[in-house]
Amino acid sequence: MSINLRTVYAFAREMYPKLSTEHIQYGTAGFRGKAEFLDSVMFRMGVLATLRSRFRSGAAIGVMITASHNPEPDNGVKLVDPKGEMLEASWESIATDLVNVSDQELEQQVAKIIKDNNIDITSSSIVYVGMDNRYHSPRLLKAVADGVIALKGNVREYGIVTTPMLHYFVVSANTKEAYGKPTEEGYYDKLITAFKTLRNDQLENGNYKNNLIFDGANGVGARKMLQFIKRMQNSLQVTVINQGIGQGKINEDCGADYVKVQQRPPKSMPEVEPYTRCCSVDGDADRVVYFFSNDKGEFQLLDGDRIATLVAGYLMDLVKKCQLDLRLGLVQTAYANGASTDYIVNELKVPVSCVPTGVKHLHHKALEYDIGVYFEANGHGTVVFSDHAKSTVAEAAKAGDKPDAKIFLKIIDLINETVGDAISDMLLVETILNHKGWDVKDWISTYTDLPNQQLKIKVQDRNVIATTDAERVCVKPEGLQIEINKAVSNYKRGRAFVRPSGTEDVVRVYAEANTKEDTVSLAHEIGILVQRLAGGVGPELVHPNNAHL
Ligand code: NG1
Ligand code: ZN
Repeated sequence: MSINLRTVYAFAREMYPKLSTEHIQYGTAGFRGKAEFLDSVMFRMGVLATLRSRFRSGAAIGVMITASHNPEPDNGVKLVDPKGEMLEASWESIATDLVNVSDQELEQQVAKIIKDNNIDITSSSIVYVGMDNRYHSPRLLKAVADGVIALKGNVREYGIVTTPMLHYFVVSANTKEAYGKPTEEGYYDKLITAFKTLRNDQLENGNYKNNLIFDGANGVGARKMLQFIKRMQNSLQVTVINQGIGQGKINEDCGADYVKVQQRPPKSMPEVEPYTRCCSVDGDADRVVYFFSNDKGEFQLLDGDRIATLVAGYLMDLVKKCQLDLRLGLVQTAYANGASTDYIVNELKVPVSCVPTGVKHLHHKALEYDIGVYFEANGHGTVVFSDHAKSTVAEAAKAGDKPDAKIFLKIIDLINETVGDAISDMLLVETILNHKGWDVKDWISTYTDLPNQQLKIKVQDRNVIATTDAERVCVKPEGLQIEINKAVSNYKRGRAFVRPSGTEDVVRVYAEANTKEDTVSLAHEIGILVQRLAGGVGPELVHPNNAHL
């Protein structure tokens, strides 16, 4: 096979010219922005994924086209490494350089990547591509595919899939042992088989009822949930709202981000009985949160922290019941509610660590344990098991005298370890609630969340803020942290921090305190401090959730 790098330039110039000179960075969630500026980014990511596949000896590399929980006009792209994990950090800067060079410099930049990484450009490669259901995604998918073709690579298009499905396809294609088939059916089959076995024909138990309202955010998750329903028969009775077929924009007034940040149900929520279990996923179905209304009609949220504590508590019980010597740990970010951290430390007695925002940081830390449970408060997370943990559980299950070990083994099967997977996480929560005989009232009574509020502050340059200690301490601009400490010290159970967003051009403020009034007041004080000391523009503090604490 002979490859002429001129082709890359020719394609770029003719079909995918770079329209913007604004510098963009491979961030927490890959590249994201307005869809009309992303064609050249996508083409170049097709090129990069092919190079990465050749660099990794022909292993499948994934490219997911989605802007997750962002509004409909946005799109984005994330790369998936051979084991289903996010792109290795050192290649993030290679990606950033590649998308920022001009069309004229592109050929030379590609040659540089090949040389620097000693890539055999004639070796085999395969790139798996998936997309969400935004109307511009098919156009961007073609751009990725053309990037692969420009380097004479192979591409396999999966069409509309959730982000975690694409991670699953990549890992199952690259894993020799039987993880599952790298097809949509293979994915359904793996999760549904585990779920049904764990149900064991016991559809209801104690306070647990077998029905759920599922808010699909008008995104991919809704479509895939409908496929699950067809295949699950009645193991779980699910009503899907915000299906996004024909009406409703992705993430608009619905979905996990809306429900978590606004602290209210989706706008289109039908009338349901108090305490009906409901969940919301985001546009690409890698996040999930639960919610319900109590008998006073008040909205109650069960977010990522709740899922993390439920899952960690349950797995801890399994470890104890099976008498296994496995280290379990939980990973959170600074956004985790203080009450959840207290509960983990004092009640569950599970070691907990705090890392910077972004699942890659959580995932990385979770790998240090035999069983690492990690969730962001927004509902993005999963559980990772070490090889040692898997073989220990498998042996115990084989021994036959521990029925709980068999359950444990199926639980591992039900979890998509590569990345947060809203549907797999939801099936896990349903399994645990069923086994415990719990309804949402039982679940929420484990601890009481501290009232909390987030604010967004527009500043001239969000990078004037720098943080340390997992983003909990602000080191720049000078003096800001001292002022934050002063403000916080006036509030009972007060806690607050500020950090630049990695996905939006804003500074985020987080505050929590003992009462709603104190929380609002603390958040406001910190917001004003940021405006004053970090170059805020405009008089407005944006309260994403000011109406409902
Ligand atoms: P930024 O914009 O860096 O706060 C947001 C979420 C993250 C993560 C990323 C990627 C919050 C406070 N932040 O990051 O948790 O999900 O988007 O999508 O929810
Ligand atoms: Zn998402």
